Amino acid sequence: MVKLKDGREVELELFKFDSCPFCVRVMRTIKELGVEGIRMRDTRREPDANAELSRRGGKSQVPCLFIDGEALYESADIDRWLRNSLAG
Ligand SMILES: N[C@@H](CCC(=O)N[C@@H](CS)C(=O)NCC(=O)O)C(=O)O
Repeated sequence: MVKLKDGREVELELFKFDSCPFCVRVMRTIKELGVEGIRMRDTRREPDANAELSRRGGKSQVPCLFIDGEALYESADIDRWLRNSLAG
């Protein structure tokens, strides 16, 4: 679980792979903000992660951040959500 700045606790799960530049951007933001507790899922290394992402999120595109089970695609939107929800 990750605590947000409004005090809520949410489950965060990030589907990504390391050579994806859009994922690198999101990973950098996570590091910059010092967020811990995000479950990382690697769609290139974990045999079932790609299929799971498609099934749960509707498409296999990474990065995808699940916020309490709800999919958020697009690195710019994920970046914005992280900064708005966790920083401060
Ligand atoms: N506009 C997207 C682009 C993401 C993207 O193109 N990801 C590639 C990997 S670098 C991908 O997942 N391609 C496979 C797919 O779309 O199923 C973003 O900024 O997140």
